[in-house]
Amino acid sequence: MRTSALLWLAPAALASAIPITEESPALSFDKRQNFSPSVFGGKILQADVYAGIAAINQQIYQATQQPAQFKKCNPLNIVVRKEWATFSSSEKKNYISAVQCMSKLPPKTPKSECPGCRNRYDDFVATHIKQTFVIHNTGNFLAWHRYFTWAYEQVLRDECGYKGYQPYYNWPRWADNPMGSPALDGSATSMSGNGAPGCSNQTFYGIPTNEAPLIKIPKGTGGGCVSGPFKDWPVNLGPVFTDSLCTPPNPITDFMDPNMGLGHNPRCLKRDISAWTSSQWTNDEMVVKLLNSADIKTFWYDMQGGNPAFENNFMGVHTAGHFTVGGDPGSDFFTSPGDPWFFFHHGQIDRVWWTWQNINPSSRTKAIYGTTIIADPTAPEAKLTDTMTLGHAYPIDITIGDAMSTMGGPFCYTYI
Ligand SMILES: [Cu+2]
Repeated sequence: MRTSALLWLAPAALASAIPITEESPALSFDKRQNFSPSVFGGKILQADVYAGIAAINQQIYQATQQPAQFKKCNPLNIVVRKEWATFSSSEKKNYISAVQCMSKLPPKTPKSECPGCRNRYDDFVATHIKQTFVIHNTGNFLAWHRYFTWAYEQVLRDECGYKGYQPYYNWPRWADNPMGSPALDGSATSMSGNGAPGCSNQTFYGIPTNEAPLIKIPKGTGGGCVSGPFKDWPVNLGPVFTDSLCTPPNPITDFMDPNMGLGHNPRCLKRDISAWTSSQWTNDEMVVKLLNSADIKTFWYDMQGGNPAFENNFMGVHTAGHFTVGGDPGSDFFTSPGDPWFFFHHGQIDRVWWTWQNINPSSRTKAIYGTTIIADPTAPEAKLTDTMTLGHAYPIDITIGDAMSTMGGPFCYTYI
């Protein structure tokens, strides 16, 4: 009964959680420019009901159990991350301009640490490439990507004048038709859509690899360069571990070289959008199953393809979200942040983790599972006191513990 009562309270409570500040007037529902609930087609997703409950639970938990922190971060000053479909046209254009601004600012990573870095956006791609083995299938996976996405949001705001917050892409909303979503429809207010027909020598993308596939994603109708707002987007780094057969190799391929994958390899942004992938593994049923995970170990495995990964025709939302766009660098385990789509997908990864945590915040906010090195169960367990660094992308180090709550550490945000 408590749950259903909270559910009915959710809209009112969420509305009061939306701050009305001079800095971000668009966050107020009553001042929205062109928002209509009809953008969602009237479909209510079970996973979104869980998220609504989580939003309420988190505020109650923080207010009653974390009073010192609640003084610093509460409904009066918390910022709200929204789905791209709920952005007004001008909000979308402002976001797109800010992302493009990052590709025009100089890099902060020295040439000696990234010979191929040409712009500020590349700093983020280089950081992800350098740390791939210690931030995936590890205990810091969720916390590190939460911090990475937040840092990107800060740089959009601090260095490119963006006034809003990082959007997310609600996979199950568009699982049957990702190219019909406002984020991927290829319009002037999208993140560009599918690639042009191309890469015709490729018949499938193999999960986990082309050489030893457990799941074969059939090639879609794209594979070539995108048009639309990101038609001139520079992809400079990688590939390292791509499923695309149509990408020239990086000048630095030696895994013993600390700059492996970081040589200059300029090319266009390519995609091969796959409804075949999104419809099977990012639908509402799959997300709800993930959210019903009883403990962090179950959640962690389910999100990343099960245990063992990708057996029994199961991809998991993390890999399936990446292969919803696929292509180059989207299909590359190391270089995937080179497609600005990455942060829409990881916004949603973070939202689903936040939902799971706040279904039961007292026992789940600090729940952690996994070791410190990819695919190495003998490596030390990750600890809340472990430090996370973002290299030259963002100058401040935090601990995993700092990143466990979206209302703790450096963070103060929620999702709607
Ligand atoms: Cu990653």
